[in-house]
This record gives sequence, structure tokens and C-alpha cells, in this order.
Amino acid sequence: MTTPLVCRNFINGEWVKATTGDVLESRNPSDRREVVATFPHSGNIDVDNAVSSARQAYHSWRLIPAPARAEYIFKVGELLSQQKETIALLMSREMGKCLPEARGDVQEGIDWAFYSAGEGRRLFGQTTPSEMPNKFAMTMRMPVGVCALITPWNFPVAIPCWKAMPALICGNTVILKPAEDTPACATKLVEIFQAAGLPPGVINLVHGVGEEVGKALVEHPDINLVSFTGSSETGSQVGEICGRTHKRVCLEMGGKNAQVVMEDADLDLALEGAVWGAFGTTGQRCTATSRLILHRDIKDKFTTMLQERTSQLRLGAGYEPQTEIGPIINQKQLQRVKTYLDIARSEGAKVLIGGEVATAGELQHGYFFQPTILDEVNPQMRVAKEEIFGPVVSLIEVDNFASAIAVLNSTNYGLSSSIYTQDVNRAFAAMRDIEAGITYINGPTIGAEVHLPFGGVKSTGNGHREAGTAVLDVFTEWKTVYVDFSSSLQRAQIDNRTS
Ligand code: UN1
Repeated sequence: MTTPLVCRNFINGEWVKATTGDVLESRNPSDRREVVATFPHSGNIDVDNAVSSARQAYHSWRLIPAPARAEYIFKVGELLSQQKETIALLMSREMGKCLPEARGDVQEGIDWAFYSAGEGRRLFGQTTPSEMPNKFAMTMRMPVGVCALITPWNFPVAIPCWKAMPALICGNTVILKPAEDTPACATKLVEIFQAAGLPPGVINLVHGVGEEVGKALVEHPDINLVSFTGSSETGSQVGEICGRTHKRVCLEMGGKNAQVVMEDADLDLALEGAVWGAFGTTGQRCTATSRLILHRDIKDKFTTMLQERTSQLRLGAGYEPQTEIGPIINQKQLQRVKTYLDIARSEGAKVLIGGEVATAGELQHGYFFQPTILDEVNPQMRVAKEEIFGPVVSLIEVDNFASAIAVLNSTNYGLSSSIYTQDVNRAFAAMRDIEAGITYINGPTIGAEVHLPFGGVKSTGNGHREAGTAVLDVFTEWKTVYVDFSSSLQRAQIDNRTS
């Protein structure tokens, strides 16, 4: 056990306690006896202070040329690279993911820094002919203003980076409200932004409880934009408040992602994809594979292969070298997974393997759930429709390609999707017909790259995309500029046409 890290809020370039004086604890999900960090239980005054600091900083930050703003982010990337191992270790203790995955999480932040730093020299607008002579027309991107970034615990470095970095390069200032489960990771990340020399107030960090600090930020009249990643329940509330208070809002919510395995698939490849997609990060990715849609001709064989491979997976603390499946983040989520197992049983699904909380030996001190396969699931069951966010995958049998796609599309969500087939015609039909923001052909549902749009259709999102150049449309407003150099009043064509 190590001494708990003492986290503070970061407001206007200073590390400060909550004005309430209260603190909360972040515990190790692999061993709940260990307090990883204490962090401020902030209140409305802390939120007000952070918003006014970000507003103040905005006036000058937006005027710094974008290539110069991007240089700070490049520096963040360099510092993150230097501290990758330390932060990954901390993440594995605080959030539970296996060390190689924790390194991957930090690497995603580094990739973001170097990718988005280049954007400082692009931020392209358009020039286009005017309909009038001696008149020039163009578009340019403007920052939106002060942005509240509300981030989840499952990618505690990558997601804050993929929101904050483009937001800052576009000229906005930000307030990060990280999940209550990962305050230490957020603190280390913001320390790096500070070390990169960002001016005071450009990035602020306010810790606390979502229903208090998150809500206060979303309701705050001086916030211009909210970018939220988290549950659909909370996302709906965030969207409602932002609608009422006229804020731009980017929502990234749940998924019920499926991998289809057709009868012509390379089954060994599909197996590796299914195990990684379903059980990587203990199934706690919004892109995790939670349904396997299996063609009836390969169903039995594939199920046997999957069961055998799953039975070999080793549970443990993420920082133990042999571990393949880490803990669930907290008691509440563990209870949620247990409840879904009760629902599955009561609806008639068959538990092929797993299905219980794991308590053997050292596991008793953490929140572990056995990797679980549910068989005989039909698309109407709740376990086939609702997000579980744990190491549970449901098997659904189909007769042909058309029903595979219909079953895949039969949920309210539409984030990630995958199909394993050797048939190029089916692959292209799947790309066209699957209702999801991301489709993988012969790859698992997880593994999105930073320079491509990330997000989902239907109830997964609200039409925005993060990552890639698409994220610039979240963090900027378009300005259209007309320059008339004719020295005369030229009415637009609509007001000028004779016929
Ligand atoms: C998430 O699924 O919660 O696509 C984020 C991936 C990662 C990000 C996942 N780049 O697997």
C-alpha cells in the first residue's frame, strides 16, 4: 500500500482545496482496502470560480495564434511520453485496467497530442466565389468559448485528452470534471498541462460528484459548450439542460455493440476478436462487444472454442503481470452486472460459463466478476438490448446474413459493430446496412484510432463525432465572411435580379 495522493482542484493556475473543505476518497478496485487518493468534494462556489477563471483566460487565449496554442499541446505529448509508465501504473491501481491497457490509454493521449498539434497549422476554412463581382467570400472557424468536459473513468487519460486537446487548439478554454472514480489520473494529467506552460485559467480541474459539480457546470449560464461521455441516463439529463439553456452539447453515451460471425469466417481470427472485444478492459468500454451474432452453421463449434478460451482467462489486479481480466470499477457497477445476470436467468438465457462474483483468495478484496458467456439469448431479451458494462457477452444465433444485420440493428444504440466474413460482397453490404458510427470488417469492436471520427448513431449520441477532423465541428463555430471591394453597394442576387 502506498500513501494516498492528495488531489486538489486546479483553478486559475493554482492547486486549491474545495471551498467546502470536504474531501472524498478514490479506492483501488482490485483491493478496496487501499485508498489511492483523496480529492476535493467541490461545491457550487468552486464551479463558479473555475468558470470565471476560464472566462477570463478565454479573452486572451483565443487571440494566441492556433499554431502557438498547438505547441503547448505538443509539449503535453512529450511530457506524457516521459511519464507514460508512472501514469499507467497509477491508472492500473486507481481504475483497475491491466497495465498494458493502461499504457495504451496513456498512449492514446500521446497520439492525440501529436495528431492534434498538427491541426493548429490547419483549422482549414473555405474560400468560394461570391455571386457578385469584386466580392470575396470565405469561412473561418471560431472558438465556442468556455467548455465543460465531463469525462468517465474507463479511459481516464485518453478521453480527457481527446476532448481537451482539440478544444484548446481551437481557442476555447476548458473545465475538466473527471469521474469520481479516477481523480488521481485526472490530477496527474492536468499537472502535465500545467508543466507544459499553459497560461492560468486555460485549463481548470474541478473534482467532485457528478450530480453536484457536473450538474452545476451544465446549468452554469457562463458555460458555452458541454462535452459529455458517460451513461445514457445522465446524458439525457445533460442534453435536456443544455437544450433549455442553449448550450452546444456533444453527448457520447452507451453502446450495445455486436460482432457478427458468418459461416465463412476465419474462426480463429473471429475468436481472438471476440475475446478481446468482449473481455478487454473487463468489458468496460463503450465499444465493448456485448453481443455475438453467430451463424447457425458455426455456432456450436465457435461456442466451444469461445468457452474454452474464456475458461483460461486469468482474473486479478491489473498491475499483476499475469492478469488478463481486471476488476469492475466499483461496488455499484458490480451490483449492476450481478443484477443483469439475474435478469438473464429469469428471461431464460443459459449461463455457459462465469455468471458469479469472483471471490477466491485475494479477489475477495476487490470487485471481480467472472468472464461470462450467456447462451440461448434472443434479441428481445433485456440482456440483448441494454448496456451491461462488464465482462458479459450474449450469444445470439441467426440463419443468414440478412437476419444477422437485422439483429445487429435491433437495439437503440449504434456505436461500434463488427463482422467476420471472407465474402467481399457481404462485407460491403454490411458497411452500408449496419446502423452504427463505427464498423469493423474482420476486426473486433474496440480499437478506434485517434485520427478517425468516433461516435455513434441512434441513442448512443446526439449527432456529433469526436476524434478525427470531425471533432473540430464540436469545438468551433463557423463564421462566414464577405468582403466587398467594389466600393459600391452591391445587393445580393436575390435582391437584385430582374427576371
Ligand atoms: C470506449 O470505448 O469507451 O476504440 C473508448 C477504443 C479506444 C477508445 C474506447 N480507442 O477501443
